[in-house]
Amino acid sequence: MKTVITFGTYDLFHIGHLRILQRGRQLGDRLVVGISTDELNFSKKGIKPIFSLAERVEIISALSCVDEVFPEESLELKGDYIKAYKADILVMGDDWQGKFDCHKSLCEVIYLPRTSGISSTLIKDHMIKMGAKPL
Ligand code: C2G
Repeated sequence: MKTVITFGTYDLFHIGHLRILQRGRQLGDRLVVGISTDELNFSKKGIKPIFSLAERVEIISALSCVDEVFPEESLELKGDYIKAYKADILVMGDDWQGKFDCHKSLCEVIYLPRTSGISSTLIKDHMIKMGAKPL
């Protein structure tokens, strides 16, 4: 049984999120997903996600390619999460290229190409241009 672990915020869930989760799952038998807490996202990006952690957990948990989810409280705990979930492979998008190579002693670390032309930020910017008021 090969376990794959991956991490993300997955705010305004979109096709780039779906594809990396599906590709991650294809690399093993079980996919575990760490979902950034609202506080971690604020510390990384200086903004709160549009969708709450509870909503993002509900969306990701409903996907057939996902076997288990948990809240990611801190970037520094990645090694602990890899050990706790006995992950064989850590998968991240290539916007994180090289950033988690320090975990190569714990598991294989694979960076997959991002889906081009889409991001939560682009969706937010587009909605604001269309006249949506920030929440
Ligand atoms: N992603 C992708 N293609 C896109 C957008 C995102 O493949 N067009 C991938 C990212 O590379 C990442 C995952 O989808 O692997 C989740 O993206 P985000 O929600 O933006 O995650 P992020 O806020 O970068 O959090 O510990 C790491 C962090 O929790 C990652």
